[in-house]
Amino acid sequence: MPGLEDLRKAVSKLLRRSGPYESIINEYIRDLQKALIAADVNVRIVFDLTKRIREQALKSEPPPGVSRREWLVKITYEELSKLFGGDYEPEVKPPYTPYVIMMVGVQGSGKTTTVGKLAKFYRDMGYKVGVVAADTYRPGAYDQLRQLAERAGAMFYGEPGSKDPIGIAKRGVEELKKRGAEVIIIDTAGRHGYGEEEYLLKEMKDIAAAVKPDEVMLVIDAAMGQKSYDLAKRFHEATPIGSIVITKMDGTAKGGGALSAVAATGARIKFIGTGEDISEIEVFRPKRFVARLLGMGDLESLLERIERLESAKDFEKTVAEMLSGKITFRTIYRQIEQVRKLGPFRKVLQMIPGISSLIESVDDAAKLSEEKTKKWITIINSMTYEELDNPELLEQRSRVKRIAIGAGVETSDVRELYNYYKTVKRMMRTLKKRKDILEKLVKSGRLPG
Ligand SMILES: Nc1nc2c(ncn2[C@@H]2O[C@H](COP(=O)(O)OP(=O)(O)O)[C@@H](O)[C@H]2O)c(=O)[nH]1
Ligand SMILES: [Mg+2]
Repeated sequence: MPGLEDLRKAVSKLLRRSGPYESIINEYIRDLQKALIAADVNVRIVFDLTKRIREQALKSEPPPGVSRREWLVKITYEELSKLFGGDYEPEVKPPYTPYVIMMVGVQGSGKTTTVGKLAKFYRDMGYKVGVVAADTYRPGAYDQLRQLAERAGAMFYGEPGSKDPIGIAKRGVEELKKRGAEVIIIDTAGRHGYGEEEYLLKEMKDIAAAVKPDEVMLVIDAAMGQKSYDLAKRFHEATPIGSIVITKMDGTAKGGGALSAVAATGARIKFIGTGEDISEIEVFRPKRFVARLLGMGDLESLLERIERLESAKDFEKTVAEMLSGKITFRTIYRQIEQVRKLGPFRKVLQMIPGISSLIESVDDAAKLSEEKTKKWITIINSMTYEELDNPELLEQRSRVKRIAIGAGVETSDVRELYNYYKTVKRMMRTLKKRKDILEKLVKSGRLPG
């Protein structure tokens, strides 16, 4: 995407740079600022954002095995994701059917094209789709949509020559419902030019009041850049059932401005249009979008590596706790969750310095399948605080039975978990003994440290 492409360049330049860390950061921040401002992101937002990136880069330490420059990329990824909407994952599956979507937006923003794209999108998902041509102003609108519907494999409703958009919309929805459409999309006319939000929103309200759509979708041309803030804000306030599509992300350098401005209003961007073809639409997921902007492949493996290293650090803490203190179901819970992320317990233990040399002859405490860990987590969630802190209470059959019923599993499952606890405990005791002996030997000088 033009404009935002420079972000990737800034990152790859960063990774090739050498010299003092501070000057590397400074140059990198300047590149980021240039790229974002060129993409029409609001200048103040850009400065706030880069200030936060710089502070974190100077303040926080990467986990061992990750370079400071890589760490800087990860911070950038997190911050840019926030700029474009954060963890938000749009729900595109209709919550029920038939489901009626009404398209609104100024003339030329890409409404009709988007209706065609969405019709195909939902067809590909397996829905029966119908579209309604309720733009009675623009000559040719009827034919344009009819052709798109045909290409998408969607049903079509229109009344050529009619001047009654509200009537068409109402009759169209009714008719298409009768014909079995599960997703119905209404194309509307919109208004000329920007700065007519007032009229646009009023018209939208009139049609919406008559048709009662399940969702109203506002189409915004990416070329509107940061100016889309006002429109998105008003729309967001006026339309609780609203979502937003940003079109023509492929054709302008201002896409970054449009996305960030809309995200700043709290409105939800559901789709982006990335070309003229009927298939060129994608669900907008901020994190994935940013990952791709920054150079997906590399970034993904970097993020995975960082996550692994960070969970390994957590795991080290858990093991240290297990070696020095009491093992309860709370520790087991944490350990199960971590092992789930990191792999077999024994293998992970081998990653921990100081433990790896002790581990050779220790049994692998049960191989945990995904299914089993899920079950065990449910079981642990059905325990009382008392049981969590004192696992030996599970010697009592009545407790095992009660927990099994609460978790919806067999008593044998609960006993299996209890046995796992005992195995881990035994294993930790053996490890601790060996560790103590080793440390004594080292202290007495009989072994090198
Ligand atoms: N490059 C590009 N062009 C688009 C996109 N979406 C729509 N267009 C073009 O924008 C123009 C106006 O689109 P149209 O759907 O007729 O807008 P409407 O007046 O809001 O219905 C047409 O030439 C479309 O091909 C997009 O995502 N990328
Ligand atoms: Mg149109």
